[in-house]
Amino acid sequence: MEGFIKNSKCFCFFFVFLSVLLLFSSTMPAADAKVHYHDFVVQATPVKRLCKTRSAITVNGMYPGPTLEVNNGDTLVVNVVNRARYNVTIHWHGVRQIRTGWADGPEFVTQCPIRPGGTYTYRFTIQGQEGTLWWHAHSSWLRATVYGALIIHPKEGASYPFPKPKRETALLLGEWWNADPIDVVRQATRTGAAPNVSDAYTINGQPGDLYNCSSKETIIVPVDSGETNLLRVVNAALNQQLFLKVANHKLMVVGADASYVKPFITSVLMLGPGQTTDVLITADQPPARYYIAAQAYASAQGAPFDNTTTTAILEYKSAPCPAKGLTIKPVMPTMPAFNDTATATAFTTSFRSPRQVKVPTDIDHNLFFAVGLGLNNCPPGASNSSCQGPNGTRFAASMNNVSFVLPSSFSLLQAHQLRVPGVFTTDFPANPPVQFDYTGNVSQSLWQPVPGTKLYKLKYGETVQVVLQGTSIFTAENHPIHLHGYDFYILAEGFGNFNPSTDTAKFNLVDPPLRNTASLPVGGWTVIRFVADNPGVWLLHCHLDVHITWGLAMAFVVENGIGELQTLEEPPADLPLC
Ligand SMILES: *[C@@H]1O[C@H](CO)[C@@H](O)[C@H](O)[C@H]1NC(C)=O
Ligand SMILES: *[C@@H]1O[C@H](CO)[C@@H](O)[C@H](O)[C@H]1NC(C)=O
Ligand SMILES: *[C@@H]1O[C@H](CO)[C@@H](O)[C@H](O)[C@H]1NC(C)=O
Ligand SMILES: *[C@@H]1O[C@H](CO)[C@@H](O)[C@H](O)[C@H]1NC(C)=O
Ligand SMILES: *[C@@H]1O[C@H](CO)[C@@H](O)[C@H](O)[C@H]1NC(C)=O
Ligand SMILES: *[C@@H]1O[C@H](CO)[C@@H](O)[C@H](O)[C@H]1NC(C)=O
Ligand SMILES: *[C@@H]1O[C@H](CO)[C@@H](O)[C@H](O)[C@H]1NC(C)=O
Ligand SMILES: *[C@@H]1O[C@H](CO)[C@@H](O)[C@H](O)[C@H]1NC(C)=O
Ligand SMILES: *[C@@H]1O[C@H](CO)[C@@H](O)[C@H](O)[C@H]1NC(C)=O
Ligand SMILES: [Cu+2]
Repeated sequence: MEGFIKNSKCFCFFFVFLSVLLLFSSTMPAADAKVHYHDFVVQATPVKRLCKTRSAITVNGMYPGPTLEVNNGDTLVVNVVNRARYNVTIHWHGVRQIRTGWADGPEFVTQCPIRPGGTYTYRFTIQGQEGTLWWHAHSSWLRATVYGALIIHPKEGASYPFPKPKRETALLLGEWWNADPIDVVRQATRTGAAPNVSDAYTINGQPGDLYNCSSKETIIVPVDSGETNLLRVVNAALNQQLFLKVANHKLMVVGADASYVKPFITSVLMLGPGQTTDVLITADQPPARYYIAAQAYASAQGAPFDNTTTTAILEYKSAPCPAKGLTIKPVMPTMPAFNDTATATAFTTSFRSPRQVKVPTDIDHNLFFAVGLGLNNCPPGASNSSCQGPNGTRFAASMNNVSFVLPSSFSLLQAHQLRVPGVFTTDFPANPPVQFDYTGNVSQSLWQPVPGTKLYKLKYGETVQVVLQGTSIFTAENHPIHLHGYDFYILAEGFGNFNPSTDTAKFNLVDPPLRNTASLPVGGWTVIRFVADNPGVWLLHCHLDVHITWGLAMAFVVENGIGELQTLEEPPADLPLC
């Protein structure tokens, strides 16, 4: 008893000390942390690709948009001015946004859209994240052209946990439509059919040599023989997982989603939309020009996809100049087959944290989310033209049979903060309402999900495990699942139905990777864990925009904890209202 009292006094003292320390650190930023101010003008800009010019929505007339470079610990203040004819919001993909949920960006989740003519200033601080993230529009399909890199260097004076590369190059993989992407998604929403696939993939906005009218602008990445370059690869494509290779060169993976990883060597990367991968590449080959190539990893059987190939060129500066009139083609890598799931899996299962980490073990919420597509029968009285999905249906998607519907009168975060009733409910199911053979031949009686705006409530500091289980409703497919406001540990992944009595043995509780976007295998499962230590409303969704359009999303509402440091900040005065 005496011992207990002593301990508790000691604990009290420690707690006060800690609070003072935290107070001090929150009011007095480290002397070298900087504040970066930017203006983002969202506007229609003529852009010529694939022999045709069309109007594209850009930031500051740039496609891709401006690269933001900061140090870990810095603050960003980005004033967004909407001069386009569409609603827009900007999401800072992967930024933890601790206590600053109002700056996260998904429309109708953490804010109402910035309307044409409107403005909004996003303010947030990068806390404990280093590597490559990116920003993108989070409103309809505007992110097709509204995106850019967010590069986070170590704190001033700190260094990388690997030898400093001679150069650094961001490679943003994107997707280009000859049509306005907003028209493409509107057509799909009207007809219920799958949207048109893209006309090209791009690297830093350029399709590259293998497309018409594109060679002159192909991106060149210069290198000196022997030097090492850090490639910061981002999959900013709208709807497609991509393989990336560099002819004849090995890649050493050192980071992903702004966390370092235990380095490993590979010849091929696979990134789902939303994911980033930092790799070191050493110019150890004969001086020449080598293609950097990306093309689809298309996991769904029989579904149409863009099967073209985008390229940039890794060019040794000492490479012999081609004689006049003579063109020597760069060396092309052999790409994996479009449906090479074995290669995708070998890559995604190679990730480890650099060292042992503290994985949450006492789990407060053990969740199981069945994730996949659905087909809705044509509503009575609807015209055939609105039911052009398979067999006269409309495409849908869901988590635990709830097809997510965004509100329109308040953002979810506002409704939560102001306690506005009727905007959402907190009865998102912890388990599928019906258990079935998720990856088998699913009875068509299970194919129609129910629309809803259902959230799952978490108390501050609770520990969460989610088994993400893919379904084969209509078709099985790989889904890049992204959680806002958090990084999570990926404990394991596998194929078929998750089996709690045998698959828990596969959990990596020692050095699992920390990510913000998990690659849910086609016809398989992934298990993630996180601690709910960031109050707010946080979207969990498939990062294929076609799937989020169909409802493949849900949101967590995380309540405030005790004291200011565990409480969501007040909304900014200029927060757009609906
Ligand atoms: C989609 O593709 C179809 C068939 O090629 C075409 O008729 C239609 O105009 C396209 N839709 C858009 C929005 O470009
Ligand atoms: C390039 O243009 C030619 C001639 O117009 C056409 O036949 C071909 O399909 C085009 N190729 C691509 C990849 O668009
Ligand atoms: C891409 O698909 C088109 C038609 O869907 C086909 O004609 C073409 O051969 C395919 N190209 C490759 C490289 O697979
Ligand atoms: C992959 O595609 C090839 C043809 O392109 C086909 O023969 C093979 O069966 C496919 N594999 C899987 C697993 O779907
Ligand atoms: C609508 O589709 C049904 C079944 O495919 C067909 O019988 C009917 O004629 C169609 N109606 C119109 C107006 O096209
Ligand atoms: C479409 O309907 C046919 C005939 O009813 C059926 O055999 C087929 O499985 C259906 N396909 C889908 C995708 O629902
Ligand atoms: C799936 O089940 C349906 C209905 O039970 C059956 O008609 C169909 O042939 C099955 N498909 C496969 C691939 O086994
Ligand atoms: C989803 O809910 C609908 C409506 O209750 C039901 O018809 C369907 O079978 C359910 N599907 C699943 C996978 O739970
Ligand atoms: C734009 O946002 C407002 C709410 O702020 C909403 O009422 C309107 O429907 C949105 N427009 C479109 C085209 O989504
Ligand atoms: Cu998906």
